[in-house]
Amino acid sequence: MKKTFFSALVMAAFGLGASAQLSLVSPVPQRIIVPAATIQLVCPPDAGQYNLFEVPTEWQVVAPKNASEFVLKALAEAKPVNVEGCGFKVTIGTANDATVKKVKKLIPPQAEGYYLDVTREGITIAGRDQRGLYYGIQTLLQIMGEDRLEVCTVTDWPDVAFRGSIEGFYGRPWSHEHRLRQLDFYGKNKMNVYIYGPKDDPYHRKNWREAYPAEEAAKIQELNERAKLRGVNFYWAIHPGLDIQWNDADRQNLVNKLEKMYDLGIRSFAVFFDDIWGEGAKGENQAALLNYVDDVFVKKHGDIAPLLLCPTEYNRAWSRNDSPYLAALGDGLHKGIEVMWTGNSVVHTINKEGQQWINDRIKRQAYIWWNFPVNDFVRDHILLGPTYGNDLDIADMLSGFVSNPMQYAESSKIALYSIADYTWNMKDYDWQTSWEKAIKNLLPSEASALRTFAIFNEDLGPNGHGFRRDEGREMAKICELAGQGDAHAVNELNAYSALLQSAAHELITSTENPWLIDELRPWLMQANFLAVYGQTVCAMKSAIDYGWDERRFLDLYETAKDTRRIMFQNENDPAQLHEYQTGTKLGTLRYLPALNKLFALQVDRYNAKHGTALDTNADYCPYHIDSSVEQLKLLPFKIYGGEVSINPSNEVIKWPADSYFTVDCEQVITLRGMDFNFGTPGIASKFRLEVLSPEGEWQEVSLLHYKEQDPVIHTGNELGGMQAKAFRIVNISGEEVQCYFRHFKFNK
Ligand code: 14T
Repeated sequence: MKKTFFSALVMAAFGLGASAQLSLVSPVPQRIIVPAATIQLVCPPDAGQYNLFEVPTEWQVVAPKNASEFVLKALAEAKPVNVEGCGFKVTIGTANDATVKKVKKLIPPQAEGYYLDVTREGITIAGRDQRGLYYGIQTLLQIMGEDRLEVCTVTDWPDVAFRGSIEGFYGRPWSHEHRLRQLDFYGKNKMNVYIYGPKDDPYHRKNWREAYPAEEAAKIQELNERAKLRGVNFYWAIHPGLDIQWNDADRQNLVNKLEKMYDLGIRSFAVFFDDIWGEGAKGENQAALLNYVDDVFVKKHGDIAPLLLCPTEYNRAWSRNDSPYLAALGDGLHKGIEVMWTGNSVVHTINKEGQQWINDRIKRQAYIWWNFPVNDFVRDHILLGPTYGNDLDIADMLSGFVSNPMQYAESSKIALYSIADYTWNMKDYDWQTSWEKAIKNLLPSEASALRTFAIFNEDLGPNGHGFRRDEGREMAKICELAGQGDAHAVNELNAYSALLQSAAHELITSTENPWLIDELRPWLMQANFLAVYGQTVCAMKSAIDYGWDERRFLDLYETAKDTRRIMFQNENDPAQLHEYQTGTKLGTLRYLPALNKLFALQVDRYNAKHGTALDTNADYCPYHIDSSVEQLKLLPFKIYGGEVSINPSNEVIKWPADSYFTVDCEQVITLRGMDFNFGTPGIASKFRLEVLSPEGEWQEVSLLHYKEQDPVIHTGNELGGMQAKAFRIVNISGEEVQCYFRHFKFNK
């Protein structure tokens, strides 16, 4: 966007604390003009007030006869009452309506654009189309958020044509109520896409051929209706790749299912081929199928949005420069069929060079499926941090940009708010400001507590995708110095700990958005313990510095250790664990490591002074992984009583010849059972399991499948009762083995 002289002045005025009305608007509009009179060389604190006036209690809506229902409903949400003959008029219309004829030339040419003019005498909103008008109304509603209006002219349009979310994560799908709330949120934030593709909906993937039972169908219908009311395209996605046969019968099965969804009112469709291999993964076949659907379904009906394909090679790390697969799509797919893409790897920020790379191959502009803030591969973390890292100059290199969120719908709104902002107006996107606004928007009355809590919940922790986020940026220096024992920094760290604790308490008891608090609860509980640990460790330093009695230090030491054990129990407590959740971690990038260092430092000092040998390691996890398989190195453990499992990975695992996967146990354990699912029947003979005895000898344990088609690998009976210091699985096939890592567990 070229900033006008006026809008540059407006930005300056904001900086000086003038009118806040327009800074409430999100996404940030392309162009705002306020009368130059607001700008004064010496800016008094209330500069800008000049242009502010109270929202009237009444107005008259002047709308064309054919105005859409969703537009009128949106305007009806405004506070003023519509009174025939009222002097203050709100005149609305789209490009060809007589009501807004006077401003026709001022409407931006882009689809979904709008022109909004607010004066003391009345308001005009003119959309390029119905959605544009709807968005103009949203902007007006936001400006009026604090019961004030501001004289201004907004000319606005989206940079990216399709903006929104893809419910495409593994794990518990969003509830119906959550989905409805999401759609309301998208409307307000000018997002126009919601793709329905939860991996764990059986009618989407596993049993894709089957029609929804009536009750489920009714829900989808209701979602679609709500989406229409919020200006959102509801895409229904189908994932047939697990078992599709490339024959006429299955082709027909697919179209039949889509027709059923069409009958429910759905008008936007996607076909997914992600996370599969084998038959289903063939590019030519996929392209032919999509073209067929395009012909006999999309074109036949004539009122369906362009088809959307999620390919099997959906990111660059899985592809080659001369990928025949992508070429098959690029050459074979009908023009107009969109192709999704996650970037340079499965989870990656989007940059220009990568965008060019894929566009050249698929011969169209990629439709970005952005894997953020999805946390299905790091379920012990909840991601509340800012949205940053995507290039700001790629708006015209992509056809759409949708975010794959967390299974925590409400918490995902922090990122989604910023993704709406980014995709609407890239050049002006400022991730920090956008994040602050997102938090205020999500929890207005407790925004500061939420902000405090959020800066401990940003990074994903080590993960197989190597995607990390900064965390606790503003604590960085303090954490670094406190970890070295710097007295001032330790005081500050203590203050942060207290702040975290009171924020957690405030949020747990907050009633403003129970949807959000329900999702955050496990992390809020853990935050409380973490903050106790923090304050305890800081007090350990004081105990030594001020020469308090030895008892005092030892008490604190025990409290610190116990608190870590409580945290370990808390995150592995079946009552705390959500269905798919595997733990509850926060503050892992800077805060907790700083505390652990400080703990070790103080224990060292104490040991030196008293000749004791207290343990300097406060961390508590009794198992450790050692593996030569890259993708398995960083998988986290989950412990439920006697059952220990490893967070499954969704991806195809490549085990080089002779590669191993070892679990080391802190203490000798007695094994009761073990099994693992590598997603492939008949694969047991390629691996060997060995258990390390307390005497240091590796003993082999037999591996077998129970049935021919059984993907689960079981262990021989000899395992029961074996004592182990460690155990390992080795690829003994002499060649690379490709398989999944669906589950792995052992009982002790
Ligand atoms: F289709 C995709 F574009 C995609 O990203 N698929 C999945 C997605 O459903 C999931 O939520 C996301 C994050 O875990 O990544 C994809 O899942 C994976 C990730 C892998 F590394 C599937 C296989 C992988 F190897």
